[in-house]
Amino acid sequence: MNISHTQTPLRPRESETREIKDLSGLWNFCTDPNACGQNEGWPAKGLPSSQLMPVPSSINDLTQDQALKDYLGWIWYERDDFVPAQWQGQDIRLWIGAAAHVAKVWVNGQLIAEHEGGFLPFSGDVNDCLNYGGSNRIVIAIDTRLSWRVLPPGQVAGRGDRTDLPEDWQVNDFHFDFVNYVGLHRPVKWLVQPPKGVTSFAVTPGLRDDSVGTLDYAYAHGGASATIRVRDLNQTILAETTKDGSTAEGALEVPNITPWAPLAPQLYSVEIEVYDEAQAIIDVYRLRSGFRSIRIEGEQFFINNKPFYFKGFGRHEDASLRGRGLDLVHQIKDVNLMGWIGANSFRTSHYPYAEEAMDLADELGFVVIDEVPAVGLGIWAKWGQQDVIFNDNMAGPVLLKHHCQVVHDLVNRDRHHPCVVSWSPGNESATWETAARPYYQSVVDTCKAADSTRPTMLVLNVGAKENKVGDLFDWLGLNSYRSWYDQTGQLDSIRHSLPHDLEAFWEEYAKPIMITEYGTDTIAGFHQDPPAMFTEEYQVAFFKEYHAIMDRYPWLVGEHVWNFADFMTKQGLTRIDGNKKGVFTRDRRPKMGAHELRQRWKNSHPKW
Ligand code: GCB
Repeated sequence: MNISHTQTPLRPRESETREIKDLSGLWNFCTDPNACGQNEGWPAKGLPSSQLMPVPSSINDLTQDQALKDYLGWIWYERDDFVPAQWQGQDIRLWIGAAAHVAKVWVNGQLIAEHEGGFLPFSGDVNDCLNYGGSNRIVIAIDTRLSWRVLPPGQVAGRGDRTDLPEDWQVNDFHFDFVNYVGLHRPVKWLVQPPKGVTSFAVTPGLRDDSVGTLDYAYAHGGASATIRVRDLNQTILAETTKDGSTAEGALEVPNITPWAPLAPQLYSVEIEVYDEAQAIIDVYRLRSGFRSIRIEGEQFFINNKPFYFKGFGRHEDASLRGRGLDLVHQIKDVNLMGWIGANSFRTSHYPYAEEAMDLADELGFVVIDEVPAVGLGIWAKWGQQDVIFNDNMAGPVLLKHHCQVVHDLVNRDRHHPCVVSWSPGNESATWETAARPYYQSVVDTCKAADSTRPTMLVLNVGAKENKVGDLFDWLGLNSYRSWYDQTGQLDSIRHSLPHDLEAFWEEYAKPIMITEYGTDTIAGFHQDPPAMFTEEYQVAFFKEYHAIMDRYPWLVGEHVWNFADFMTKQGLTRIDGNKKGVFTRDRRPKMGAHELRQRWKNSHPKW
C-alpha cells in the first residue's frame, strides 16, 4: 500500500459518481505525553482511556485542564464508523482537512497516511483495510510540538543551565503572535470514488480579453479518455476538449465569458468526465472557477487590466472555544463585515485558510493573497548562539524542503481559485541575513514552477537597505507599526517616519508595495482625548495619519489593516487577553476604528 506523505489530494466533491461521508462529531481523545501509544498498540486496540473531543476544533480551550491548554506532545483521536457493504469495489480514501502539526493515521490498525504541517489536507488509501458492511476503527495521532522540521517553526526548550527551574521543565518556544492551537482543525471524511476515476485535476484560470477566458489544465485518471468542459451556471457549455489517454495537459479557450472581478465575481463550472474503453462515463468531477488576469507592471498591480488597490485586512482563523477549528458561522459573519466596511481583499495571514474560506472569497469577489505558514522565522535573538536563523539547525535544508513542499501543495490546492491573485511564501523572516537569500530563491523557484501565472510577494519587517531578498519577488508587502512598536505613543512621528520607510523601498526596488500590516492594540470601550495608546481614539488617529501619507504614493497599491478582529495569542507581557489590534472585537463588534475605515473605504477616492 502507498502511504501518502505530504501530498495534497484532490479536494472532496460530490457528484453523480462520487460520495462523501463527513465524520465531524465527537471523537474519543487522549493525550500521550510519554509517546507510548504506538508501542502499546493503540492504533489497533484503541485508546486506553478517553474523553470526548469535537472534530473539527482545537483542543486547547475546551477543558479546565491547564496541561491541555499548552500541551506538548502526542494526542490521539479515535472513532468507529460503519462502512456500508455497497462501498466495496469503489476507491475509498480517508481525507483529513487539517491536523496540527504532524499526523499519523490508521484504519483498522493499518497505517494509511502520515503528514507534516497543520494547515493543508491529506488523504490515505483505505481500500485494503476496510471492513465493508461492518465497523471500522479510525485512529489519528498528532504531534503538537513545534520543531524546525515543520512550519511554523518552534522548539521545545528545556531548563538549560537554569537550576532554579525543575529538571523536567519544558516549554514550546516559538516566535509568532498567535496561539499554537492544535488538533483536528478541519473535518475528516470518507471519500467514495470510482476505481478508475480522476486522481488529479489542476486548473489555472486566466483571461485573454474581456470576453475570452483561458484555462490551463493537467489531469490524471484511470480511464481510457476524458473530456474537460466549462459551463456557465445555467449549464450552457462554453468550451470543451476530449483527449484519449489517462493523463493530459493543455490550455482551453473559453469564449463568451464575463470576467471574475473584485467584488463583481462571475463563476463557471469546470468539469472533467472520464470514460472507459466503451465510452461509458466512469467519473465526473466538478469545481468552480472564474476568469481574470493579473499583471504587475511599473507601479501598479493590475486585475483585468485595471489598476487594483487592496483595501482590507490580515485575518486569523481564531474564535473563542473552538480556536482554529473550522467555523462557518464566523466565516459568514466575517465576509458580511468585510462587505459592510468596504473591504475588497484579505491576506490569509499566517497560514492557508480552510477551503471554505477560499470558496466564499470566490463567490463574493474578495481578492486574496494566499500565505504559507512561514511565520516566526524572525526574532530569535534571545537564543544566543541561535540568533542567526538561516542556519543548518533552524531555517536550513530540512525546513527549506518542507517549506517548498508546503508552497507546492498550497498552489495545487488553491490554483483554481480566481480570488487568489498572489502567493505569499512568508511573513517577517530574518531577511537581513545573507543566508535568507538562497533559501528564499529556492522557495520562489518552487512557487514559480508550480504556478507561473501569479506574482509572489514576501511580507517584510526590515529596512529597504538591510533586506537581502526584495529583488526575488514581484512585489513587496511591508508591515509597519510606526508610533506603536517604534516611537511608541508618538502619532506625530508617522508623518516623518512612514514616508522615509516607504520611499526607501520604492527607491531600492521600484516595485509596487503594499502595507500588509498596520495597526494598534485597541481595547474596546477605552477612550481618551487627546488620544492615548490602547484607546479607540488612538486607533482612529493612527489610521488617519497613515492614510494621509499612503495616499501620496501611486506605487503604494494597498492597505491591509492588522487585524480584522482581536485574536488570542500566547501569554506575554505585551498581550493582555490576546492581540487587540482588531477593528472588530473577537466577537465581531465594531470599534471606532471600524467606522473610520468604513468611512474611508466606502467613499470614492482617487485610488479606487
Ligand atoms: C506582526 C506580525 C503579526 C503580529 C503583529 C503584531 O508584524 O506579522 O503576526 O500579530 O505584528 O500585532 O505585533
